[in-house]
Amino acid sequence: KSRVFSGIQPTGEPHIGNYFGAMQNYVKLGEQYGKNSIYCVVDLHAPTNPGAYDPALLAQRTLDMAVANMAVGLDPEKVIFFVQSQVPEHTQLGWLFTVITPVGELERMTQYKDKAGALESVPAGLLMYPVLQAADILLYKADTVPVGEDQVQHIELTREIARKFNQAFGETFPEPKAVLEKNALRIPGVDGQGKMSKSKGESSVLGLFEAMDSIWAKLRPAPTDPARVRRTDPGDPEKCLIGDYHKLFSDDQTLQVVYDGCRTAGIGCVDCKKMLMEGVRRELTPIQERGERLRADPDLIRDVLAQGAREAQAIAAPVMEEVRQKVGFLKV
Ligand code: AQP
Repeated sequence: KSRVFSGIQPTGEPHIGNYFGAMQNYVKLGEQYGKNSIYCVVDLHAPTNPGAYDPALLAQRTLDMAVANMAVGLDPEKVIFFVQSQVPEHTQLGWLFTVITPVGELERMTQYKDKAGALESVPAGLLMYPVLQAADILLYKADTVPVGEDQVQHIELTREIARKFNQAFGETFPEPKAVLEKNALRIPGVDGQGKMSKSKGESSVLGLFEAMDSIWAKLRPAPTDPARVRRTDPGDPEKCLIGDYHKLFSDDQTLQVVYDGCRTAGIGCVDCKKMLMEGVRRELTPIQERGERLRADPDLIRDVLAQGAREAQAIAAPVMEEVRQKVGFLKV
């Protein structure tokens, strides 16, 4: 039977890129797959990103990321939801995968090149990130991985690692596929500087829990189609950040109005942004309210995650045992 796995890093406040690109799909697939869908706050990955990692904040950020997923509708009673470092089999399998993964393949990864390029000294863990990610997925023999487009290359590598392991040690792992949300492949940052990303900082992201006035303070000056120099110049909503965001937040009727209005110069950019703001408010307010209620009881979240870790380990331990036998470890 098919199984879903995905992880999200506790590297800071989740943003609407994480939400539309991945978290919404967790909820949707969770309803379909029940306990065969496994979601994880991947805290072991967080320290690979020195700029975004702070030991004093990691535990709180892990809790916050758990709250965020529950606030958007993930139900830990129906799915398996836990924290990666609480299931040690992830690192055990990750280590074994490092020995069958060529360094050259890892050096080709776009995310590695982007992140390493900005660092003076590159930690080996940053290079190994996709190997641990492959272990995260394959430890549960998952074949379906909901992610944003930026992760597709890593899932390809996971398939390759599964293939290599199967060839070397006998058929063990499936070759998983990425599941993408069509409308949210790669949500651009509100600063107009490429993909929205937590590590690019506040100016890039619209936070899932960000106050409405703060969101508006970023949307108001956000770049639009440069063809619209004056209010009377027509524009192309397909070349506009705000046009992209409308696809996420607005209903079909509003979308029609703002897309036609932009093309005919019937609507100005500020009015278009105000209409977007209505959609943002409608979508995010209930999530923010649920988040506030959940945050009030951190012990409950801890209990939920502890139970999730037990459920995850019940699947992971026998897989790891199978792997141990296949690679030839002594059994005592
Ligand atoms: N801009 C985006 N558009 C669509 N999907 C996105 N995702 C991230 N940004 C976008 C998807 O969110 C999931 C969780 O991401 P992550 O936190 O594990 O790592 P990430 O992809 O590295 O996210 P960030 O915000 O860019 O974090 P940093 O800056 O810390 O690396 C993934 O499925 C991702 O595809």
